[in-house]
Amino acid sequence: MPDPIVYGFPRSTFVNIIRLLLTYKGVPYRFHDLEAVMGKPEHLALHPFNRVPILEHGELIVYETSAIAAYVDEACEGPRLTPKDPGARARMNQWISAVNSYYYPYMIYHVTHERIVFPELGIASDEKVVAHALPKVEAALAVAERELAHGKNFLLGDDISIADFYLLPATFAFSLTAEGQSMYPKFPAFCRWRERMDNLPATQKVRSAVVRAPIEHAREWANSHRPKY
Ligand SMILES: N[C@@H](CCC(=O)N[C@@H](CS)C(=O)NCC(=O)O)C(=O)O
Repeated sequence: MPDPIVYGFPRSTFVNIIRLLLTYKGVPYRFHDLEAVMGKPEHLALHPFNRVPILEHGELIVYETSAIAAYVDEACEGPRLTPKDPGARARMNQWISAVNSYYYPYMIYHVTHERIVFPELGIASDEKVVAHALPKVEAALAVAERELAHGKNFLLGDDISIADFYLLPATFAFSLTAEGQSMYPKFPAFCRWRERMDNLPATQKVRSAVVRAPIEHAREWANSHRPKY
């Protein structure tokens, strides 16, 4: 079987979940940068909903991060990141869904895009979008704080799982905003978890491989993705 190929653009939160999982498991893979063809036929042939990541592994081409993550964990060598116990697995899947619904949209679409991605492209921030998102981000961080309190090392307890890698990229991008920097110290157990995750060799390897150039195709997001308040 050839090495898997991860398709995406370098700074994508969801792409980096998959790169982290593969790297942590020690699976060699190739990254294929789609930035120049995002939304064009070459990209849409891989992902009909115009998103990333996409994984190619031999004959298999699969999109949607949770499906890719489960496949990588099941089909590839390396430490298992899915608990065997059904209850723990339910909690891991709860985290995956929570990141998709309650963390990523506000931390990334609303705050990080307005504070970092758009200004890098010369597009002014929409303060209403940021103001609407911040209480939602704070509420989500309070949930993570409660889960991680009482000396828990990882979201499910003693063992690292896909849940931790799901939460990491969105919380990293938010940490680059002034709002993230002022909010994070209110959540000490969450900060200890971030430090633990940041110190993993896999995290450092993926971060140093990600080129942080402006996301050119994001100009369109100001029309297509921006909430209206
Ligand atoms: N439901 C998708 C969401 C993926 C997603 O939203 N990816 C973002 C990047 S982090 C994307 O493709 N954005 C491209 C665009 O909207 O142009 C998944 O779980 O994979």
